[in-house]
Amino acid sequence: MLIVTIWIVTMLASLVIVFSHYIRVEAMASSNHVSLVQAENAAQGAIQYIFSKLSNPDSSAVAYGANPYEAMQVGEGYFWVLRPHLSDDRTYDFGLCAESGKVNLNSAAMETLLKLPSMTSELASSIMDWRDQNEELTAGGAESEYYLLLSDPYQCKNAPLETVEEVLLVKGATQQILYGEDTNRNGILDANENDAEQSPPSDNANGRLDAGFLNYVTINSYELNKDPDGNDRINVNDGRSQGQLADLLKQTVGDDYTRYMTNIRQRRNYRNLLEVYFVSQMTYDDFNKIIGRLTTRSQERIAGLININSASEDVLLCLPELEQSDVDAMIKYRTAQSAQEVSPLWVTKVLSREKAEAIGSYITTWSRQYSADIIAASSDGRAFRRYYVVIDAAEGTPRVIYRQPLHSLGWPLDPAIIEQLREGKKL
Ligand SMILES: [Ca+2]
Ligand SMILES: [Ca+2]
Ligand SMILES: [Ca+2]
Ligand SMILES: [Ca+2]
Repeated sequence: MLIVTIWIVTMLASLVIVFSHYIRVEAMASSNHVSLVQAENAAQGAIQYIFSKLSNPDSSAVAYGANPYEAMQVGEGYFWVLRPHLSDDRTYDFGLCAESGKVNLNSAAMETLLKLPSMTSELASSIMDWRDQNEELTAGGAESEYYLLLSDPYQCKNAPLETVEEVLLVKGATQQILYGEDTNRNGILDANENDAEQSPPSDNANGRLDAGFLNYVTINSYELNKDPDGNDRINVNDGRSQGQLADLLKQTVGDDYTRYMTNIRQRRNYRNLLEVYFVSQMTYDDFNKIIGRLTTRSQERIAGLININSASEDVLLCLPELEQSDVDAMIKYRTAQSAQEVSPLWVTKVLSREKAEAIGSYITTWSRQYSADIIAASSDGRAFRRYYVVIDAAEGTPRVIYRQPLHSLGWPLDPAIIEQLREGKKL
């Protein structure tokens, strides 16, 4: 009897233990689930926050760190919008990235691609072949003939890239060239990125983050060929637009307009508006009033223009014919301005006429697409999410055109933040 009782008690006790363990696991799982939902919601909140910033008429400020994007509280979570600090591998930077501050892999000329940091001539030629519609081999490039002989064969795309990372399919591309040592994409030299072979990735342990070209390129930059009010621009090269052009000039400069019209009519087939400016002999201020309403192209969309107000030094150096001293002068000038210049005409103040005309077809002061590297954490620090999103605000309401989960790369910010949240503290 006693033995039976002991046996039953033991059975019951072990059942209780198993059951309570099960309860605990369930409770942990559900609270982890709650944390994960909080993090997901905070990430969604971040996107809504960015939408509202971009919908603001004065949104030109968003790309330049005028708004907080660091440890923003939303509901039961926090979000950050991380932006690589291109010249400092010890400092986190926060904010949106203007896609027009980067080189567009789908539209850039070969000579521009070649100037990208860590680019090779093999990869640049192969990108040209990858995106062009034909199967004609560029010297040093690759078409289907090459890709079909790989052990895992595929066709050459012969169409524009749809993501930047698609470039990894192109001959000559490696993870090393694209990401460099910054494999967790946070712009910071992390311990494992500076310990050679001790832990992945392999790096040169030189105390510097040797980055790839990821942060300098995009496939998303374009603008509509419209004036700031959303109307079609007047095409200076189009004979049918001469009446409109004359009207605009007359409104702007009065009776002097006939002289300027005569000057402009000396030529046709202007490559860009800076050429028009020099030939017209209008004053800087007068031309700056109308440049946003003019174009030299008939396309509705113009891809890949580089925003000279926000592009980094390395990207400016990719523009045709520019040398270090030219880029230094441009950066010095734009840094000294109290407000963003409204048109690219300002380069005529710092570059020779020849160089201004050489880059005139590739530059803008507009940004309509932004990327955001969103990190969101639950308020208890038990879950986080990371999404790289690209937002297009060129046409009507801003919308997400690309969304890539990056949580698998690990927590990219200071680990102290997570610890602080887990200890129940607020940020
Ligand atoms: Ca091709
Ligand atoms: Ca890193
Ligand atoms: Ca390493
Ligand atoms: Ca290094």
